[in-house]
Amino acid sequence: MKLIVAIVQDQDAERTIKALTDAGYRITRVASTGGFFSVGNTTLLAGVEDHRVGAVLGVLKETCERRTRLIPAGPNIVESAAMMGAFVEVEVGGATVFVLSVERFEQI
Ligand code: 2BA
Repeated sequence: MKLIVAIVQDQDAERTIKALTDAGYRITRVASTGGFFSVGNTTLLAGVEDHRVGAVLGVLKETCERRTRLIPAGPNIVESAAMMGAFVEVEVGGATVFVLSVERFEQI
């Protein structure tokens, strides 16, 4: 068994969860915040049989878009936003995915 941890953009969360639950996967949704932008994102947890990992990744590829965001240029985001007014384009997503081996799974 594997535990898939997928960090997705909030805009993609609803349709990703719907697509996965419609396909029969069990999902836990956790509200999370990116360390770099300090804006909300969504972390999805899915425990799946090993042979289903590829199918889950396929759903994520279909439902999670790659987007560009403008962020303040410079080493300190907060200061440079207010003071410099210079922005750079950064690509975010589709999804950041970790696939972990599960040593033991129980529902009690
Ligand atoms: P954030 O940390 O808010 O990062 C948002 C986007 O900023 C990233 O998009 C990436 O394009 C850029 N970025 C992040 N750290 C950077 C850095 N040190 N230098 C330059 N650019 C940087 P994604 O890569 O698509 O990541 C989206 C979100 O996924 C991240 O939000 C974070 O919450 C999570 N994430 C990404 N990689 C991770 C990792 N290795 N471990 C844990 N969480 C991760």
